[in-house]
Amino acid sequence: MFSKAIVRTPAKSMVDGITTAGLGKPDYELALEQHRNYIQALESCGLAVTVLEADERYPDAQFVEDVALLLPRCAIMTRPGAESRRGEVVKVSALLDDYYDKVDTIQAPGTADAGDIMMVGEHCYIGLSERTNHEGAAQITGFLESAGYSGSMISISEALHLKSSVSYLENNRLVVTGELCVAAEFADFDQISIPESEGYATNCVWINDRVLVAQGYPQSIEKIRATGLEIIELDVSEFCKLDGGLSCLSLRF
Ligand code: CIR
Repeated sequence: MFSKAIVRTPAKSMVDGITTAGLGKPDYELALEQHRNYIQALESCGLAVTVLEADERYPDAQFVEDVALLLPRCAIMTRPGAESRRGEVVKVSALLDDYYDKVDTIQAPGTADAGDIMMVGEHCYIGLSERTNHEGAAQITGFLESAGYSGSMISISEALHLKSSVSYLENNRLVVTGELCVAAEFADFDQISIPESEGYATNCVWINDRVLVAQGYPQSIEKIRATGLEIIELDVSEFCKLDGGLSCLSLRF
């Protein structure tokens, strides 16, 4: 169960965030509204939400998930793969002293975005992607093992991050799309497979037996609803334009 979340208000500069989506620039006011709704949804799941202020220097800082991995027994600050995002860690790191005795940090030449890390029980799957390199993943595995967790690496090539293509909904349930539907690592899960036409909906978020799902993906929503979990649909169209999904918008711990 989670009790807390950290989010970061988008800066006006978000319109210049990194993107490959080809969906045009986000509408800033609409993004702020969607972000407020997202915070409300986290609160409705019982989380106490800390909202970090916007910082115009960082157009992608609302995707706060990427800068840290927060587990019950360890906290790791990442070293984001995109250089323009490296400074985002400072504000989040400062906050973590309130919650953790010790915070580990990935060192160069390691890089990692925590959007590439999916926790399943006491194990973390770490995607090797354009953002997370082998050195970064190896450092994460070391930190995890020191805290009594385990980690394993999985190469991805189709999506930005591992969790763009797979989400864990507890009780062995895995929402999965594309190349990861046939990944040997995930063969023993109860798979909820998402058609590639709705691939964006794969990034959904389990919070205390509710699931945040992106609005506008009817087949996916039906399949996820069939788990019996309560669904909260959220419109995140403006973040989709920057390749960001629902999980990226918060750190939950
Ligand atoms: C980026 O390219 O870094 C941002 N525009 C999107 C990050 C999305 N984060 C995530 O999937 N965890």
